Parts: sequence; C-alpha cells; structure tokens
Amino acid sequence: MRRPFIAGNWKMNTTKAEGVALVKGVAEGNTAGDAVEVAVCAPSVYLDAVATAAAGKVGVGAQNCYHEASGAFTGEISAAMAKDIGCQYVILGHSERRHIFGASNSDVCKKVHAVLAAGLTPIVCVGELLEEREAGKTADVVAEQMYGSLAGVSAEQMNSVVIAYEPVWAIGTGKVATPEQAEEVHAGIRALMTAKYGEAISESVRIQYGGSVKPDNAAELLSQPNIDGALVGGASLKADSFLGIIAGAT
Ligand code: G2H
Repeated sequence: MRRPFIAGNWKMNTTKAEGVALVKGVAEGNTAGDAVEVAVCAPSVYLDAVATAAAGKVGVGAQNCYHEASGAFTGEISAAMAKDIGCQYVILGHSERRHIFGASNSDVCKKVHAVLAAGLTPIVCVGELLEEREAGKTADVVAEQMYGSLAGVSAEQMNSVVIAYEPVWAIGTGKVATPEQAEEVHAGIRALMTAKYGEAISESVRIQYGGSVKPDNAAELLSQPNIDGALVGGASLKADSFLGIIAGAT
C-alpha cells in the first residue's frame, strides 16, 4: 500500500507571518494522522521559520535548489542548505521552472542526484503542454521527462523519489484533468518505472497529481488506483482548503 502524500506548493506567495500561521493552521487542523503524509513547500526565505513553526507535525520542502553543494552560485540554495534548516523534500522540474526559467531534463536530473545525496526526497514533476496533448504526444513527452530527469538514479534510490504528474494546461487554470485523463497518464508513468526498475520498485513509488486540485475534486482524483497524492498550488494557501484536500486522501 502506498501512503497518500499531499504537498502544498505555495509558489511565490505569503508573507513570513502568513506562512507561519498557515503551517500552524495545517498542523492543528490535520486529523488524518499517519494515514496521510503532509508537507508544505514554502518560499526559500521563509523555510527556516516555516520549518520551526511546523515543529515536525507537517513536513517542509523547498521549491527548487541548485545541484552544486556550495560555492560561487549567486542567488542559489543547495540541497544541503534546505536540509540544514529542516526540509525533508525539494520540488524539482516544476513546469514553472521548466517553462519560465528554462530548466531542462538534464538540469533536473543533476538536482535529483544532489537532493538524493543530501538525504532529501525529490518531488520530480513531469507534464505536457496543451499543444502536446492535442497533438497526441502526452505519453512521449512524459516518458522523455521521466527518463531524462531520472537518468542514473538507481532502483534503491527510487524508494526516496516522489513523482508529480502536472499537466501544464491544468495548472492554476481551474481546468482540472478528469480522473480518467489523470489515471491514464499515472498508469503510463508506473509502466515506465516498471520497465526501468521492475515491478516491486514501481509499485512502491508515489505519483502525485497536480493541477487545480481543490477540496471538491480531490477525493475522486485520489480514488484512482495510480494517483497516490496531490501537489497543490492555489488551494494550499488557505488552511481550510488544504485540510479539505488532505481529508479527501483518507
Ligand atoms: C500546479 C499546482 C501546484 P495549482 O503548479 O504545483 O498549482 O494547484 O494552483 O494548479
């Protein structure tokens, strides 16, 4: 059984005080206990304060990092730094990193290795653009992103990897993929992992869905056999709606 994993991606939102209040609200209101793994991914400047406020009751993740451990890389943070201030996760290859900041599969892959080496869990995002879906290229795009982003990752390391499927056309648009559309791609991602790592590993890796997940659509999405959690943007910015999504995973 794969434990559902619900992660909030706050993106470039909240003040420090709002972030601290938000994570406290999630920690206090979460009644799912061990049944659901829960994390929030805050802006990097607030991670220290958010991790302190989370007090181990909610996981904390960074939204990106650089692949080098330290050095002259102005403006970047390392996986070791994220770990140092209390993170357990790092989102990598989010579509906004790929499409606004030009992150390639090779960039994402280097970061995946750095995050694993630091002892953290990478949440590796993949997903197709609307024109790629309409051209029937979804499976090819996702396969290229999966294999490119996970090159050189061993079967043993895959136990510490989480995949997030986020169709770009469903991100922040209110256009959620139907449960059937999402399940089809999730099943395809699991088949790709089975081909590369074998069934035992493939069956244990969580695949989150992301893209306009809300309390009223979460339970149906999460009831699909290969949807093991959610990466939540807009609806993670209010404790009530994020808690509603967590409840949908139980
Ligand atoms: C997709 C998602 C969070 P939203 O980017 O990763 O955002 O739920 O706002 O579509």
